[in-house]
Amino acid sequence: MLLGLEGHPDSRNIKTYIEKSNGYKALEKVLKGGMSPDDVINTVKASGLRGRGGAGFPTGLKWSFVPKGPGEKYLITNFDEGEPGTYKDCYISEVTPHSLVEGKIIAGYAIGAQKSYIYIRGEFYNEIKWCEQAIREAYDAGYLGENIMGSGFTHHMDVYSGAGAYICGEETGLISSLEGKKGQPKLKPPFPAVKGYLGKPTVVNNVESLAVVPWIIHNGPDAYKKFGTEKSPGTKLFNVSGPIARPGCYELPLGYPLMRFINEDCGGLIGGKKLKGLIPGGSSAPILTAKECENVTLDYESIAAAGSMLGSGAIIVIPEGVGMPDVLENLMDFYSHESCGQCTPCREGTGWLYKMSKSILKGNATKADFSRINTVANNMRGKTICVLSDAAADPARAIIAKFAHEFEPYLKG
Ligand code: L3W
Ligand code: SF4
Repeated sequence: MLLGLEGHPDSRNIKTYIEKSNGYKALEKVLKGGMSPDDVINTVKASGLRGRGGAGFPTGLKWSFVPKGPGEKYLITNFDEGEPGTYKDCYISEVTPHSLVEGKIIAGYAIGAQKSYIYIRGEFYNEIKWCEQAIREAYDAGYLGENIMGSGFTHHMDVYSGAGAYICGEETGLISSLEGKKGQPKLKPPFPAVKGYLGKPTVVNNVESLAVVPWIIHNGPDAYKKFGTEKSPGTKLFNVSGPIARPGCYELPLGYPLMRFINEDCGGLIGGKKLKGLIPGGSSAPILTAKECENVTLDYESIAAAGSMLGSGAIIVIPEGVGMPDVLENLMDFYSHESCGQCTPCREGTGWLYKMSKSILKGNATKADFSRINTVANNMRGKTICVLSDAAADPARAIIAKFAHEFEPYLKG
């Protein structure tokens, strides 16, 4: 559905997209085939598509929250892709940027937005270029601009590059940044669907969620639901990193067995290394031990039942030989650096978790210090404006609960 053009030498070109991937056929079906905005929303709802940025919120339902009738509305693609281990949205823009552009025009029509943005991480130099090129080609071909295909629908699109702050991947932080303010999250509600960019109704969708919309419209929701599980339909992109034979970005039907994927499709761990644990959904997802991975399938429900989350689909493989105190310190360094500092439990808590994990590695911590990690993490959870605080606390708690024995040799006394 998403990576059909992978390997094609000129896959980003609009001509290739049109000739080899039914490109812009879905948009034609919508604008010339008489689909109303509600028809589009209902089709996406019926497909069961869930947001691919991490939270898995139903995409069609999110679109339906936008008030109907006249007035400015905006569509923003979240292409900040800052979650450690995640590089699927970059890969979409590398392989098939027109899927994103077409999906955005269709989504814009569904919610009544005449203007949309791709908010993209500033370091993504090539990806910015690829998105801009695709938008230019779409304008030249008449798929963007005034009165598209004579339908009366007008849609304009721009790329806006951020400055590389993880927190601008949180939708309200992203909106603040796009407005030219400091990229700091805001309390929800109000949700952006009601009050977002410039105070107007705004839908923020991840790249992958939008890029699959043309396929759903073209093939229908029933065809989409033939892939995946009942509660997690469709396919999903998974990024695999770590010491494995074939790391990379894979498109799999949801519900695919995790260990079959690692051992067979990805060729297993290199050099006969044994799996110690695995982070299934980007660094914010609590770690699973090798044993816990055994019967997990790659879908929202199965990973949640195992005690973690599908998140953005970034699988980080951790072999025997990598020390969990090092993993903890590495993760906490990241979150303490990326906390935006508005909420005391997050600003102080992430800082403390980092300092404590560093102190453990240096051999300066006692057993009491070690158990204080839990106290600090418990005081950070569910008490802040956005989920960054939880995203630091949950992995910390999981690591010290599941691998306490690895910390003992470092502790004084
Ligand atoms: C209107 C309501 N809208 C919910 C909307 C809301 C948002 C979406 C999900 O993401 C996840 C976290 C990690 N009326 C609504 C409504 N919405 N109720 O639905 O909302 P929410 O609050 O559940 O999640 P979120 O804050 O958007 C946080 C994951 O993201 N994560 C991943 C980060 C990294 C990437 C990346 O690099 N690509 O995404 C990090 O923590 O799983 O659950 O749009 O407005 N009543
Ligand atoms: Fe900022 Fe952390 Fe509060 Fe989120 S939880 S708004 S990152 S201080």
